[in-house]
Amino acid sequence: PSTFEYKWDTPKYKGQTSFSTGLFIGGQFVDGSGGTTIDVINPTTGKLITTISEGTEKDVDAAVDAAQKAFDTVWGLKVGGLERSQLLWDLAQVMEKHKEELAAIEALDNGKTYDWAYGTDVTFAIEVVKYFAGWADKISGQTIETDERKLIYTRHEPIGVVGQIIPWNFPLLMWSWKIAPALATGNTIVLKPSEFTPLTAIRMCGLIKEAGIPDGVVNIVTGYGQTVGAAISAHMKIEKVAFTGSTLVGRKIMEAAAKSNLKTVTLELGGKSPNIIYDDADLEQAVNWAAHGIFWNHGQACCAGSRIFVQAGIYDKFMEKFVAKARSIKVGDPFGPDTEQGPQVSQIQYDRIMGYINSGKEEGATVVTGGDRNGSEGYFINPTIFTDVKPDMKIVQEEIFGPVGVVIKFTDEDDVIRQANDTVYGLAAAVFTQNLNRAIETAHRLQAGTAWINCVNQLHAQVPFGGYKQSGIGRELGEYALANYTNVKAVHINLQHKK
Ligand code: TXE
Repeated sequence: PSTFEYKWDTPKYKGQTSFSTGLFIGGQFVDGSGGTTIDVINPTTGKLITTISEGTEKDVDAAVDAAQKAFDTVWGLKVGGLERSQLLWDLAQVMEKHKEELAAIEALDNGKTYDWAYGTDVTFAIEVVKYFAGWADKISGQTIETDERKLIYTRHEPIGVVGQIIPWNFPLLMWSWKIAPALATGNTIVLKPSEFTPLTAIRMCGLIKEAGIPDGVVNIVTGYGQTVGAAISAHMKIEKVAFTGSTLVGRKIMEAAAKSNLKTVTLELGGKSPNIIYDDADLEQAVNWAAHGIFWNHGQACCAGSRIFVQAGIYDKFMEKFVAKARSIKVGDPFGPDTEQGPQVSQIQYDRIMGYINSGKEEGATVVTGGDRNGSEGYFINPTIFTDVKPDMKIVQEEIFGPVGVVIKFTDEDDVIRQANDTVYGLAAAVFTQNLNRAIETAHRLQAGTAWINCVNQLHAQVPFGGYKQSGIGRELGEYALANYTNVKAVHINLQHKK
């Protein structure tokens, strides 16, 4: 496979990288079996960054075989938890050493600002690896009392080869959410990064080697969803698949799992998260958090607070400040000295978001700010706020996944909770008020896997994250994530029970 070399000389980062752009199977970089490549585009310019190998179904088979071999010989039940823990910890250390380089690759490939890539994506990814390193030697079952003639205990065994398919909005972070708990529990992996943002996952292959994780434990097959992703989800030798992405594809993965070998499925899908701001909220804080809620990562966050409900008494003051805040966001080059928002990830996403903006305008909503392209090259969209929306408008119901928020005025508490829950999604929700009773009551009544009080988009390695309703199945992060990657075996030992 060819080598990708790149040098940065920017206000934010000066440095370079160099790595093979092949698939990573059994610890080796190889070309895809079809001999074809995928163009990786820079969203800041719309121009080519590099090409990478395109994987095929055959490559997935080879990766599964390599993963199975590693599971049987150098991983799985062959190594103790302490050793896996040490290797994960070593991996975190290697990532620390390459932190700036990883952030720069992420900013280049995804378009998020270098500062965010460094401070959030890479920093949090390292925390996740460290957190699960801590779990690796603490995976234990229970002894269960039945009667004195028996000893019964459970073991939490690794599943074996697991498949993982990740999206482009937080490429390295999603890599860590998937890889770390799977390795901690003793599984081996075949992972497909998004075809739009494959570079950090590929770069990590070299770092996995550097950390001393045995060959074949982590295999990366870059490629398209319809081919490589579909092959992973339908594979007869993969007993578990974890996916983050669109609800549409989540359905396909479940269907493929059902039709193949009934592999277990965890899904982290879309959202249309409500953010409820009551009259008695701290105005300044509510504005700042609401802006972070919808404009963070250019709105490309599954938990983005995209429906902002503001109570009538505070509405005018909120809008004045919120609009000013949106207008103040500096959109530009991810490596620029004071950039706060970079481009959307791809032409496809840019077109999709502009399509939603146009549909909002056509359906009669008011664009208070933004609603248009920023600059003339790359995929930049100005932070956009809609008002005068109706509950059945597409921009109110569907996930836009861009810097586009809708603001809805409300008066009654019961009514706003009903509206907030009036969505097929249930990933996250937020409430702003200084009344603790109201805050907790509202948080409990919202149908969402995460409820934030006086904050939004807060995530921690220790805290489970996942969705109600069509936002997904299962929980990632925290102790809850371990269950996704283990089979429970009950062992019955007969002591004195004679037949
Ligand atoms: O996602 P896809 P897309 C939402 C968001 C966005 C929309 C579309 O609303 O606007 O999805 O984005 C792989 N079998 N989210 O089309 O296609 C694909 O290659 C197996 C929310 O880019 O779901 C990539 O690796 N895999 C979300 C991954 O699925 C398939 C993050 C995600 O891409 C496949 C991203 C198939 N048939 C988008 N087809 C979140 N929850 O954070 C595609 N893929």
